[in-house]
Amino acid sequence: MQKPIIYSGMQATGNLHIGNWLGAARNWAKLSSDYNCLFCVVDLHSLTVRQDPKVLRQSARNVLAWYIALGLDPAKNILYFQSHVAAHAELAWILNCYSYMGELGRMTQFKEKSAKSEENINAGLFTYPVLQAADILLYRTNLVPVGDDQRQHLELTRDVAQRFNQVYGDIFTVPEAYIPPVGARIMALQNPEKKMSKSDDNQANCIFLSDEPGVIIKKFKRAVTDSDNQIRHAPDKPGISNLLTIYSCVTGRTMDEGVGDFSQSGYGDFKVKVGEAVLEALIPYRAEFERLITDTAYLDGVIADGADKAQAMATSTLIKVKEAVGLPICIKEGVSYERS
Ligand code: ATP
Ligand code: LTN
Repeated sequence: MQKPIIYSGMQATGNLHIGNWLGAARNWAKLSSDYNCLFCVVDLHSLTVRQDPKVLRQSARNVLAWYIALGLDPAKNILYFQSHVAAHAELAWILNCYSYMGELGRMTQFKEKSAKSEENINAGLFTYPVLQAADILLYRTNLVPVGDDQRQHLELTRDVAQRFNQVYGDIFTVPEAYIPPVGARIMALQNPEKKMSKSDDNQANCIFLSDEPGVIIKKFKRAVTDSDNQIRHAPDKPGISNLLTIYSCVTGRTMDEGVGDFSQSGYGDFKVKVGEAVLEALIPYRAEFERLITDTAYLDGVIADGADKAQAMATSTLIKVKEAVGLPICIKEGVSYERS
């Protein structure tokens, strides 16, 4: 029997941080043996924010290398760049015609990102979730493991798929989101009311996977706490709760065990210990990343192979969609556009 399909992706908008790891990539690796998986670097999505070309190209490659370093074996999973498979942009155009201005305007990410960059509220930012829907639907995805901030985009993907299927029959698989019970929303260290984010202007908010050990400890030491000196997980203690969540994710200790581990500690000691636990968990992944990023030939091979495999899967869905909506049928080299 064919395994069900997992699809997920990350933007190449900067260096990966522990939120990307604990909320997303860690679960990809855990789930991957029971699924056929595609993990994409969504470089087209990254263009919705102005990027330096050289930096973007390197960031995209870094993200792919991190995928491998964090445990996603390219021999078992398809790892690739979104821009290498033209079907994403083509399907996105078609789905744009089945998505409503009203629903796109309600997306929290659009509202937040347009408030943040008033000088560049481009159309790509608005139709961002349609391209995301195209990514997912092209591969007949069953499950999409993501962090909590992507919940709304997944709902929209489901709505668009169902709307399309109602008109044209069973073309798309309607995917489910997988949002982990712990770690789905790692908060900014200096402002635990908002999520940790790659593109945050304040670097102290964010623990990047490639931060130097001393920097990691320093950022944890400076993390915002509160004034009552009690280490517990509670809604009125967002800073402490965030640190406990991070500790629980990287050590595998439950929240209660984590609280117990620090029953004799003050905040200063607690914050350093959380930082040390993160560092320890990251050591093998960081070493693997350092090795991979210098192995140009190997990475180039993974990238080319991933593009070929993804392309083959995407093309067959795109053909079905084009046929369904009534675009003219074409016979090209080796590709029959005839109805099967
Ligand atoms: P940007 O700041 O450019 O929007 P980002 O840091 O939000 O980037 P994405 O590339 O948008 O990162 O997200 C990649 C994956 O990581 C998604 O599944 C997303 O839900 C998850 N993720 C992002 N931030 C967090 C976080 N703070 N906690 C948990 N998961 C997160
Ligand atoms: N919008 C997502 C990135 C993304 C994605 C996807 C995630 C683009 N396409 C498809 C899962 C499946 C984000 O994390 N900001």
